[in-house]
Amino acid sequence: MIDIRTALAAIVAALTLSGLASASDLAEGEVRKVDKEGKKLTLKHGPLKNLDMPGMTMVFQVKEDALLDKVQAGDKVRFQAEKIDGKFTVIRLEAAR
Ligand SMILES: [Cu+2]
Repeated sequence: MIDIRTALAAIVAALTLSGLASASDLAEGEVRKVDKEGKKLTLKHGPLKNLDMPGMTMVFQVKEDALLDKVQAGDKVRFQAEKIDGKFTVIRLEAAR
């Protein structure tokens, strides 16, 4: 029998681990082109472990249009991409410090 405290502790541990995992998933990149009409972003990126992809320059879709308002060509960024409906899509994007 699992008591409620054990269950809650397991949930908290799982959330903590997933938070750490997503933070470390951020890849390095540099913005080459922002296409607001096409809702696309061209990034020169380093290796993307989660997508098993080496560094390259390529075009990404963006999950939310607002991500395109945060950056411009030449910006160094940190980002997370996933394959969504068969398309490489940026789901998180932040300026690199
Ligand atoms: Cu790539």
